[in-house]
Amino acid sequence: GPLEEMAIPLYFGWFLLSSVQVKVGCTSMDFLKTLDTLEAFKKHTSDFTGKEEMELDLEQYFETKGNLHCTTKFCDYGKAEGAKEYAEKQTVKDFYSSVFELSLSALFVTPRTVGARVSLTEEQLLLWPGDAEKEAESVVPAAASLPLGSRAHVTLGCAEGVDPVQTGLDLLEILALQQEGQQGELVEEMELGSLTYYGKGRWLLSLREPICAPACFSSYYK
Ligand code: ACK
Repeated sequence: GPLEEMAIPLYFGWFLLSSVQVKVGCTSMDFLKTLDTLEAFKKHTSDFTGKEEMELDLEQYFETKGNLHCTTKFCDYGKAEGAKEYAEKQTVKDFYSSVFELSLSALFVTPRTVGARVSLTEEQLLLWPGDAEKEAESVVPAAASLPLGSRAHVTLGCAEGVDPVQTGLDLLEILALQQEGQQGELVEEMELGSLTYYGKGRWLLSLREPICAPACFSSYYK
């Protein structure tokens, strides 16, 4: 009945504890601040602005997000496919409100989004929907052949008018390029890690030391 449907949230996910939200937010800001000063980045600002060699302030370009989280299942209050099945899974019930340690292994920037890649453990993958990557197939054709959990991310910011669902799609696109054997162009060894350019404004920073982010598995209702 309708009451039962109301119990299904907008989405399930891991919600970063507030102490680490600050740390991740600062790391992201530092990265954006450094990235837009690099000569290699300046060469490609037209990917972002449509104009050659224009100054670009990435911190202003992106609207940063609060409530940092890694979505497991977008349920849309029960309207999304598989939402009810997910909400009723025993593992979802068992782990609800447990704290996990997420590993943020890379940061990425595109003209649409900035995000952190989350590398899930075997245990964390128990909460990952089996079709999360396949669902993106219409946008990123190679997505279905990527390993389970490839889409796992934390959205850190979106360009004006961009929906946060785009962040996971941008990540899948970069991982699909890697899987096809595109090495990208190693641009620079930064303090945080190595920076690679994949064309069309897609930048990936593999963190030298992944950020360990304690996060509570829970759900969000607006
Ligand atoms: O940044 P995100 O992972 O991208 O967190 C938000 C959250 O749900 C609330 O909007 C994500 N989201 C929105 N629509 C979808 C979708 N169709 N599939 C997967 N995740 C989605 C969004």
